[in-house]
Amino acid sequence: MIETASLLAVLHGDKKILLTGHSDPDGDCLGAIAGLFFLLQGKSVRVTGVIEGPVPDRLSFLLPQEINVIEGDEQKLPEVEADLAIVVDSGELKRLGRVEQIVKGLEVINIDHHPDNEYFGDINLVDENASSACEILGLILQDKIHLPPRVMEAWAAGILYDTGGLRHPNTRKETLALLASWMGTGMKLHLIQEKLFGRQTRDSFALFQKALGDLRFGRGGQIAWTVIKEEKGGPSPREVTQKVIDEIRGIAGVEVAILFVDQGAGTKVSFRSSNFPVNDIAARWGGGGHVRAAGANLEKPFAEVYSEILTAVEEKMDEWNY
Ligand SMILES: [Mn+2]
Repeated sequence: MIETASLLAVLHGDKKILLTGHSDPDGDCLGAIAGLFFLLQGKSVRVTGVIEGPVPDRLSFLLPQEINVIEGDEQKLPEVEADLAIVVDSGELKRLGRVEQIVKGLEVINIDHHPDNEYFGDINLVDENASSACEILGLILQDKIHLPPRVMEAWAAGILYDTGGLRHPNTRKETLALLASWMGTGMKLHLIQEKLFGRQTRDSFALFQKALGDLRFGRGGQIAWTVIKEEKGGPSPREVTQKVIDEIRGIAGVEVAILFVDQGAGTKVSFRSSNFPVNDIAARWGGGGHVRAAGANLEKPFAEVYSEILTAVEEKMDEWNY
């Protein structure tokens, strides 16, 4: 594989590297960046990282403190000296938010598992069958380069995050084989699992509780949806979104789970399904993602968009005779 060789050449070379991934990062994005950072740190290459936040408190343990997090539109972008950007977990450069401005003009390595990836890199390591960007990194590099324990731990965290603790259908034999081989070197998977999913603040739990309390059903129980209101100074909805949507998708009879995050002027919507494809529904509002897990960001208030989205899902299910 030419792409794999190119990535290795970059890791062993002396280019100045910028690590980044999508804004509002999740565990896969942060784990992939953290693992690459630990791998490159101390080598001859110069490495920096910039990402547009916010980073949820629950996931902040994943992020090396050297990585710059841009919060809010007012904050100035940091001066970055780099030849090349490694972009993880992002289907398109737009997903980087303001960091796109820094990446433009640099050579780009694109490492991703989204089926709608636009192959925007000079080198594209894209595998839509992989559970996560972290799994792609692990599979490519495990036999080619020494992985220190904290690199394996960071990538294992990303894998656990994107597979919902190895429960989602994107968990495949390669996923387990990779984790098994890392466990063979002494990695404690249950400790990473506990850090990722085991603890949450009471404020976050209250948000979770409210979201479940506000749950509504549609289409005879095949659609379940709820909304979380983002409050200034309150806990970040990102702390609980995955948990909420997994929980409601798991209700017997529910085929499509929808979670809205009411951000005031804008609305974020996430879709999860058991089988029904939801990525093209998300794409109608400029979003995308995986077949059974997708989302979009809308620049309209929740009250103006939610019924339109619910109707679109119902109509598509009707069309498919689901
Ligand atoms: Mn991912």
